[in-house]
Amino acid sequence: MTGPILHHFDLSPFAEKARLMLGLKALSWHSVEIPIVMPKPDLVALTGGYRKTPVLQVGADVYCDTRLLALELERRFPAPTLFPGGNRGLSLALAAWSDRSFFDPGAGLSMGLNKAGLPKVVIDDRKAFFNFMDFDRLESDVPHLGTQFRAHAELVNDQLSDGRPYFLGAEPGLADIHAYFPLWMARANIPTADELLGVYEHLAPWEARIRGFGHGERHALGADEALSLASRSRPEPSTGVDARDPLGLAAGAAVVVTPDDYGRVPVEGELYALNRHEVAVRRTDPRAGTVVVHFPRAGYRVDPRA
Ligand SMILES: N[C@@H](CCC(=O)N[C@@H](CS)C(=O)NCC(=O)O)C(=O)O
Repeated sequence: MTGPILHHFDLSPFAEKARLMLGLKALSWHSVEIPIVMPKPDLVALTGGYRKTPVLQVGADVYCDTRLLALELERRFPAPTLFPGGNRGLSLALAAWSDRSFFDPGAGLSMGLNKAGLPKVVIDDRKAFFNFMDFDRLESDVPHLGTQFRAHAELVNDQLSDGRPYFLGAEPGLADIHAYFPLWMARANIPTADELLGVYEHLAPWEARIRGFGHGERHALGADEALSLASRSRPEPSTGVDARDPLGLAAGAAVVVTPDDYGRVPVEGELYALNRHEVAVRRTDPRAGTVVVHFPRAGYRVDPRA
């Protein structure tokens, strides 16, 4: 088995981004269900600590963060493209808007309105994880968060208001997935979503088109099988370590890679590849064997191990 394996859970909005990328490209893939909260021993055996959802595995290569997943899926499966009309830079840039400005107030609303019904383990886990949320104010902030979420939904509606079928025009792509995933989360989790979004006439028909991407062909896989596959596979050759990189790190150096926003769990390894869009470290785990864990450069710190 050499195809993509997605480690995820169904309710995860960021995983929905990845599933829609797989759907748009009509790929066949394997699905490993991971726990919604820590601990996640099988996932961490692969990643070396990274705990966010989703993670993509191909053999002994492990890709963290949907920003890198998009590039990696495009590299391995170029057609149909995620970047129609030459809009690669713009489509990738939209992640910063979608993942934070648009998604965060939606996530706050969802927590604020559902807090009473959520199990304590989930609240405690997300309290420690989402450092950008003030959990004590979430309920009283619901009206404000509604205005913030709506302000971004309005941008999507504006963009679609000339009757175009997709966010950037005639063809679907990653830009649609970015613009859609906070709405997918809202419709599923925010009881007032339909009321909040009802004024935007262009959203619902476009959302139906994005749902039409589907998720590709999904086959269930056990975490043990995914780990055993990693241990029996060899990582792809290194793409090299850029000697002109501002960090001045050499191939093989002991480094620590850490997300710079939330869920800041460091991953230690030997520097395997470093360029302007990606950092990769090699590490060995008793169950996963020798794997290479890849991260995007944007949003990640790379430090020499102290
Ligand atoms: N920058 C990451 C963010 C991923 C993220 O925050 N995922 C959420 C789930 S939607 C998460 O990890 N939540 C905590 C968890 O699943 O343990 C990406 O683009 O993949």
